[in-house]
Amino acid sequence: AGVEFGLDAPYAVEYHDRIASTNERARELASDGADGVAVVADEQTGGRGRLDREWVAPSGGVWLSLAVRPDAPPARAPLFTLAAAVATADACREAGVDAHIKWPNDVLVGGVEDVIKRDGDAGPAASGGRGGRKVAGILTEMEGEADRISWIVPGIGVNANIDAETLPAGATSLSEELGEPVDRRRFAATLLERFAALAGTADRMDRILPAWRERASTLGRRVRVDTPNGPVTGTAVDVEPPGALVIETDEGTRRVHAGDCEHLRD
Ligand code: BTX
Repeated sequence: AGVEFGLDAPYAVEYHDRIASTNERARELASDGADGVAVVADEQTGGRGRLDREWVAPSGGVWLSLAVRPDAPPARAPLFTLAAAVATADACREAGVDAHIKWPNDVLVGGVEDVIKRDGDAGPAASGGRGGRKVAGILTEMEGEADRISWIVPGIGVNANIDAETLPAGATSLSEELGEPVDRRRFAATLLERFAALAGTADRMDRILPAWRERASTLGRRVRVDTPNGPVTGTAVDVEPPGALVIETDEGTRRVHAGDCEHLRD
């Protein structure tokens, strides 16, 4: 299938014209023991965001999920999401779109969103004047034992060659930004190479946070993160291993974990 998609990548590639969700398929493969397979689709009929939200995924996107079984403790799982965001932002930049990362896992173009809602959804607020336009999102799923990740599936959705009118408010696509379609094979190959370079082996993983910091629009800005213990407002100053956002507030330094943002509902 990798040959069909014509991808020269550091992973085996399974390509689908249409599938319910590449994450679902990659989870199946990973729990059956696959390590190092990228599932890529042109169209998803049941694309998912976090918290069971819908991910709109018409034909023309790069809908991609990796099935990997890294030799790493579960505490390192958030680093895979950060690496996926870096790889995605870099592939966008190589395609000519100046993308940046909004903590924890949105890839945006233009503007800077400064309110991170409790569920981590940039949502319609991102369509306002100051808000960035969401070009990609990441959903990481994993299964782990106490000391080791069994499998992890970073799922990356990039609005590549899609008419922005078919996307939700606040979203954009690479073709919309560029005024012409991108080469999706090349885009996916760049993304996978970057991901492998950062997260392919355990000894490389200490490069992820510095790379993430360089591409993050969240740092240095006023933010409000809604957490289960109420909102935390202040200036985002850093990200700490494996992925906590450090915020200077009037009451001192606070650390907010991506999980606080991702796994809770209002
Ligand atoms: P999220 O929960 O952060 O974002 C979902 C929210 O983003 C939705 O509630 C909606 O507001 C908005 N949205 C929906 N579709 C799009 C879109 N195409 N572009 C921009 N904004 C949108 C982010 O979840 C994680 C998304 C991962 C998607 C990939 S695609 C490959 C893999 N397979 C799969 O089913 N999911 C992942």
